[in-house]
Amino acid sequence: MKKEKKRSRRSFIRKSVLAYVAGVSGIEVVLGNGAPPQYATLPTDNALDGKHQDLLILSDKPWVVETPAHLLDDDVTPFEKMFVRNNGIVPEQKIDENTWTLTIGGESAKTKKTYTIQDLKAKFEVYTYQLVLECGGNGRSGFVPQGAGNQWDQGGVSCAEWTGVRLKDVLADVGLTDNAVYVGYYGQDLHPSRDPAKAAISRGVPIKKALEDETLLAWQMNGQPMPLQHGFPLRLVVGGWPASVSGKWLHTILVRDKEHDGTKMDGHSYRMPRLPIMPGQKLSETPDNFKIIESMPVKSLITFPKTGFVADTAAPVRLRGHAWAGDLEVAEVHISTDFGATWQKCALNPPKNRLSWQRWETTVSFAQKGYYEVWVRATDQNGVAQPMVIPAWNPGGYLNNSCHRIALKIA
Ligand SMILES: Nc1nc2c(c(=O)[nH]1)N[C@H]1C(S)=C(S)[C@@H](COP(=O)(O)O)O[C@H]1N2
Ligand SMILES: [Mo]
Repeated sequence: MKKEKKRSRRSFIRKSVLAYVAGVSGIEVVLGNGAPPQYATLPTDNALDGKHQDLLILSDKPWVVETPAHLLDDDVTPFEKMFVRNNGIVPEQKIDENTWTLTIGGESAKTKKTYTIQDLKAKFEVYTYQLVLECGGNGRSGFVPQGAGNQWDQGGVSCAEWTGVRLKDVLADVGLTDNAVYVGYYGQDLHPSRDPAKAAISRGVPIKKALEDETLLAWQMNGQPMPLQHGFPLRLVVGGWPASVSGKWLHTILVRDKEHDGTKMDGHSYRMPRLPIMPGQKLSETPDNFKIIESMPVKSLITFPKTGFVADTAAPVRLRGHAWAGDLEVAEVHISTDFGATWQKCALNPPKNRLSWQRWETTVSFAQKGYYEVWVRATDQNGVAQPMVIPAWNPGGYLNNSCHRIALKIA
């Protein structure tokens, strides 16, 4: 771990020098720092098979890769451009989806039931939703001092189409007792230590979120069988909340009579201080001090053009991207070409379904030559907008939803 840190530090310094040189020549300035190191070794657990070569590697133990903003331009994120966030080792034995089972039990389940994927398909109605999955730590690299964990830029987000049955329909078939408050998931991946007694991660959501229409037990992504890296053969998919609640390689769900207490539900994991704290401030990691992150905050990306774009004064520049707001809808998107002094409203599409991201686009004319930054800022249906600078510091480095920026040059 120590060694890894050193390596990325050195790479950071090298990148900063590159950023300076690039700055002089007018390209790749905004994203010039904090770029992750690239690794020479290849995964032994197939974590990156079939992935786009320009994804940025944040960690190799376990594998974590993010998507540069310009590769998130598709309406529906394709497999090869989807970020991967593993907390452990991708299941190594060959998985047979015909014999795979999901067991639902727990203190607050009336019975314990086991389903094959075939059972789920036969017994319950099948739905498809396009859902935003964003890592709770997306944007972490913006915090000073650095939050512990993968140093995400802003590409730990995807919006694929997931097909499966509603968790609420299956929970109704099992039956819930009145004291059901939470569900917790268990997946087949190994803890990095390979200790079978430990879970790599086991998180969950309050029963209210579990019972939403869009919360799926999915076996398909983008109309294809679920890729191994994203949870084959069965995955819990919960849009709008930290993607860590969307359990991959799903084999068990427990209905709990208390907040789920699985791996990474404690300490400051996926939690924010209940009261704002000073950057770097130490705070004992008790539930009195920290609360679990639920809906993700409003956010947006510029997915076209790519930072470093060069245009001329004659043609207006077309800009586009996506915006999303956790459990809420996005109401407005604005862009600024003068560092936030003035803002221009963009065209914004409605979401395809609840919890999907929304396409925005606009055109900007630049009368003068020179170097510009374009900032994008989304506002949710409650009138809450993205901050222009890094928001509240927290020990886990979560929820940095500050405005995305690109650099461009009018030559
Ligand atoms: N079983 C299991 N589920 C998991 C994880 C994991 O490591 N194991 N990682 C979680 C986290 S932290 C994130 S951000 C998302 C990443 O989903 P993706 O790799 O399909 O993009 O999966 C979540 N589900
Ligand atoms: Mo995550």
